[in-house]
Parts: sequence; C-alpha cells; structure tokens
Amino acid sequence: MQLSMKEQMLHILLEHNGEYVSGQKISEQLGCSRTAIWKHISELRKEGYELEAMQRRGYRIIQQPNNIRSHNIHVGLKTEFVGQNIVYHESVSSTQTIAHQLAHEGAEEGTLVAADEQGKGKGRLGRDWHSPKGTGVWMSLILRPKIPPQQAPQLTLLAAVAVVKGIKEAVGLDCEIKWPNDILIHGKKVVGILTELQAEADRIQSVIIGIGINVNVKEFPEELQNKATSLLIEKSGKEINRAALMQRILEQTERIYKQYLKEGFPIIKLLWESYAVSLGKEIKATTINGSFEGYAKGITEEGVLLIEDKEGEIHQIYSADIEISSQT
Ligand code: BT5
Repeated sequence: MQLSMKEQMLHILLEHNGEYVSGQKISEQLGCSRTAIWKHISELRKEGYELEAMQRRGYRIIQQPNNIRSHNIHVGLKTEFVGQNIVYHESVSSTQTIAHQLAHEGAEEGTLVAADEQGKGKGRLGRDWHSPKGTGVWMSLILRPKIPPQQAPQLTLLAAVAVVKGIKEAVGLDCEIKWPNDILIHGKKVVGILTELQAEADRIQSVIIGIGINVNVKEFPEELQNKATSLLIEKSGKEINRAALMQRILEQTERIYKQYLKEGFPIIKLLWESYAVSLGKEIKATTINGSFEGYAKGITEEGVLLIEDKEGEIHQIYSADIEISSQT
C-alpha cells in the first residue's frame, strides 16, 4: 500500500534520525508546497511528535510518541502485505469483532486491526482479556490461507513463534511458549493468542489471529498479579516502543507464514518445539470435558498436543488449559 503524503514526510524525517532536513528538500522529494509541509508538521505535533523547525536548517524529529496510530506502524514496516492495510481505533470493544466484520466484508489478506484500548478484550472460551489503554499491543490479523479448516490450529503455533521472535528482535527478551497459545516470561503470561475461523466445511475463508501483548503495563488487577507480567516489568521498568515491536512481529509473521505456505508445517513445528515449555513434562490438562494428568509427549503435524496417561494411553488434545505439574 502507498504511503500517504504525511507518512512519506514522517519517513524522510525518521530516515534522517534527528538530523535537520530542509523544507526545500522535503518539498522537492514529495512534490508538495511548503504550506503543505507545515500543515503536516502541525498534525504530527498534535499527535505527540516532538518536531523542531529551525530557520534555514529545516525540520528534525526529536521524539516519537509511543502510540500505535496506523502511520506509526506503517512507516518503516518491511512487509509485502501483513499489516500493510491497518485499521486503527483508539478504543474498541474487541479488535477480534471488528476484524471478523472486515473479513466478512472481504478485507484483503494481511489487514490488521489495532486498538489503543479494548473495553471487552476476548480470551478463549468467553474469558476476558485485560487490555488497558496506551500500554499494550491489542491487535487482530486477517489471513486467508488455502488450507483445510482442521489445520487452522497450526496458525496459532505459527503466530506464537512469530511473536516470540519479534519480541526477541525488538526488545531482546527470551520467551517460552505454553501449548497452545500462552507466551510466558519467567513462568508468567505476557502474551495471549486467540485464533478464530470463518470457514465452510472444507475451506477456510479467513483466520483471525488475535494477539494481546502486555507491553508497558505497570500493574495488573489483583486476580492477574500472580500469573501475568509485561515486557516493561521484565525490562526493569524500561518503556518499550509499541509500534516498533508491532513492526518486528508483523515482519516475522509474514516471513514465517510465507514459508509455511510453501513448505508446510514441519519447519514451524521445529521452531515451536524449541520454545516450548510444556513438552517432556508431567502436566495437567483441563479441557471442556474435564481434566486429567499425564506426560506431554509432543505435538502432532496438525499442532495437536499428545498426552500419555498413567495407563500408557495416548490422548490427543485439541484445546485445553495446561498446568505444568513437575519437571521430569
Ligand atoms: C488468551 O485467552 O490468552 C487469548 C487472548 C487474546 C487477546 C487478544 S487482544 C487482541 C485480540 N482482541 C481480543 O478481543 N482478543 C485478542 P485464554 O488462554 O483464554 O486466557 C485468558 C485468561 O488469561 C483470562 O481468563 C485471565 O486469567 C488471563 N488474562 C486476562 N488478561 C490478561 C493479560 N492482559 N495478561 C495476562 N493474562 C491475562
């Protein structure tokens, strides 16, 4: 997707990394008037960009706001289609609901819905996802893979791998994955992933991958205090740029997704296993049909978890909450 005039200007300023760029150079590069430049500068300032304008020297960027408006994500995003069409809202009930609607209306593959705050963020099985304002990444990505619906769980694992790699690249933190959709740091949940489908019996129309990341969350409500963490907490209070983090995750997602479409699941499976904490351990799995304990043997080619119980019987688990009972 083409960058707008304002985005192109931001791109030029960011490329100069705090150095001055003359108004003349900008107007030549963009083919616009000095008045138009000034208009965009004022708009960017209103959005929280700290920009300096100096006579005879031009403009320079001093600081970017830590917001996730679409052009903040768009400028500097090195993808072909993932995140190239961004729908940003300041406050929504859930980005999943909006993405479902857009997918239904035919939104192109790679369309991303992002919000600064969710009033009713969704977890699995009707659970809530705490999504406070201005501190997280709450986003839903629309993909349209030509795969049978039963392979869709693979995409949750694919997304988990992309998020782990993106966090490592942008922030330098190592995460672990707990099957199927939890990303943990030091045993506490920092990311949740929710994959939902629009499908016919034999064909996927779209997959909506919802990703919730606690980025700069400083405090959690009481019920989450023992089980949730944020990147800021794990970085000893260092604030993290959310747009840059999203860019790295979207780039990783596109790269791994393309590889998946070309070569299938095996490579993703290997990567996923290298980050998994719940394999090779005694675990307790709670499913909608009850809970039982056993040894987590591995995942199948479909991304299904295999658990061996005390009688040696192997169970295939499609969806569950996992507790790790002991190290083995
Ligand atoms: C998930 O569900 O982990 C999927 C979360 C997906 C959230 C994203 S945000 C963008 C998109 N739009 C949405 O509306 N949703 C997606 P589940 O495995 O069911 O975990 C939910 C449980 O995690 C809750 O019952 C809480 O115990 C806990 N929890 C809630 N908010 C949390 C948070 N911010 N951080 C860590 N744990 C949380």
